[in-house]
Amino acid sequence: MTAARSPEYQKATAMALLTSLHEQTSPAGPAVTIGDRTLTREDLLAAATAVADRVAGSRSAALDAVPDITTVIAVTGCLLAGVPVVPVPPDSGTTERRHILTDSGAELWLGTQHPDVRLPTVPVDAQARSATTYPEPDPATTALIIYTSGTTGAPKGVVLSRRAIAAGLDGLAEAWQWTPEDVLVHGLPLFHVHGLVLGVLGALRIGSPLVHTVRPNPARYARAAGTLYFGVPTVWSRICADPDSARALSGARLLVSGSAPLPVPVFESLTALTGIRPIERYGMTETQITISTRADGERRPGWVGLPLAGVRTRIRAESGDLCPHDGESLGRLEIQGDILFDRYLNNPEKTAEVTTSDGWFRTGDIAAIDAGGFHRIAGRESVDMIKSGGYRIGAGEVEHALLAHPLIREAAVIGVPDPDLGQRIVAYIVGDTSDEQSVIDFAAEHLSKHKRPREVHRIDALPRNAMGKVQKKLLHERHP
Ligand code: MCA
Ligand code: AMP
Repeated sequence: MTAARSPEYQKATAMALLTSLHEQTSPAGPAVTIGDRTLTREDLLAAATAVADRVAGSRSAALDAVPDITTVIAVTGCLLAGVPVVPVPPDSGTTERRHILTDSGAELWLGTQHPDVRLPTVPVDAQARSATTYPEPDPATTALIIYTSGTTGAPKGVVLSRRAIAAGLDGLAEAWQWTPEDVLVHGLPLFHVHGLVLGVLGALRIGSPLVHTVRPNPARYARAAGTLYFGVPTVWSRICADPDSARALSGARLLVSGSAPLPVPVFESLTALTGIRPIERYGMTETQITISTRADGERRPGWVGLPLAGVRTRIRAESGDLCPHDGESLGRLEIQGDILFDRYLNNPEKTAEVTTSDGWFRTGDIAAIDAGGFHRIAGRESVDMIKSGGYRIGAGEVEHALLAHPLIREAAVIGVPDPDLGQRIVAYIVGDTSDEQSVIDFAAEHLSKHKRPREVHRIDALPRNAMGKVQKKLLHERHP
């Protein structure tokens, strides 16, 4: 999907992907702390190299992306050896895990033996040390295959190259003036771009120590004493609901929100409590972060800022014409740049669907751009793409899981506004069960827990149009 190489790309790929580990300018300095375990730069490199020795030459390796130091060691080890990593959500249910492992073709499982995984398991030992040196892999090599939901069907594997990741992180470093002097703090999951690429690989490329709080809990953020904090809007809203923890962040340099729209009242409350206007940035698994407000620029509530270096954006009307940059006209947002993914794994049709004839990526988001180039994300084109707690959840995947329930004949899933999660998943079912909790638990068992419906309503029939298509608009209207 990548087009002509920009100067930013040339610069980004001239260095090793995990620059700070290779340079080892302060080998005894902390590289990563997760919970109560810290690894210095030299220990992380040596432990990760021991993993590299075990995985080198494999097609790809999957791992249980638990928020633990061993996940960082395993990911780093694979990247040193040039082996693509497939992070698996630790709470993924049977159906989801099986799909990810089969579709990705992973040859190895890293970490602790898992009862549902039949791949050879490579244990990851934080005490292991190796001094083997590996040449920096070709920048075109796949770094990560991250599974993410579409509107329909099972999650798709997003193939991200090393060069795309390097370019994306360098764009962020420039926009946020992110340097080794920063201490990065977050507690986000390690199986998405936000927590893993920005939150771990970013720290290892730039050389700022990472403090991962295991869960993104307000009190833990407050105790971590960082300079740069990452969170999804749900995290920031929970922090605002705990004013003592919020005030403890007032010494930070930047508070960054992304993965879902930051409600304006949360922006304002965070500013009032901390004295810091949050940075908002926008991205997708397929594009990484493409647009952000800047450390040295305007931070406007409800707006996500300017394209990062090396990123181009455009908004197009239904007709295909470009929309004016007047801050009001809404169009379909398309992106081009070095940060784009290569393809959906094993899925050329879906890759083609999201690619324009001139090589731009169709985000599926609706946006406006003002005369100064500032972007506002107005929403998604499809109601079937739900964002809950910053997680992207396809209605079709949840509906499919519900239909496997022996007492459910039909299911339709919608996202309704929720003050904590942004959107909450609501399922309407037709069938012979009215036990809401058992339906919720059934979904949680087959999919990741965050994909479970929070509410289930049994109805006699789903509203359908003459073609038999479920009319979700009517479900939204009837939702209490
Ligand atoms: C309750 N629980 C259940 C059930 N009921 N578990 C199973 N079955 C049930 N029926 C449990 C949960 O397991 C959990 O338990 C507890 O209830 C609370 O869960 P929940 O309400 O779902 O949420 P939460 O744990 O409070 O999490 C909110 C959160 C989370 C922390 C904001 O949503 C989160 O981490 N979001 C981040 C998403 C993210 O990083 N997205 C990035 C993708 P227990 O506590 O015991 O586990 S976007 C991206 O990468 C792009 C590029 C971008 O732009 O950034
Ligand atoms: P994911 O691939 O999980 O990152 O989901 C990407 C989607 O999250 C985007 O297509 C947007 O709909 C949404 N998103 C991410 N960041 C923002 C933001 N700052 N404001 C509004 N929506 C966002």
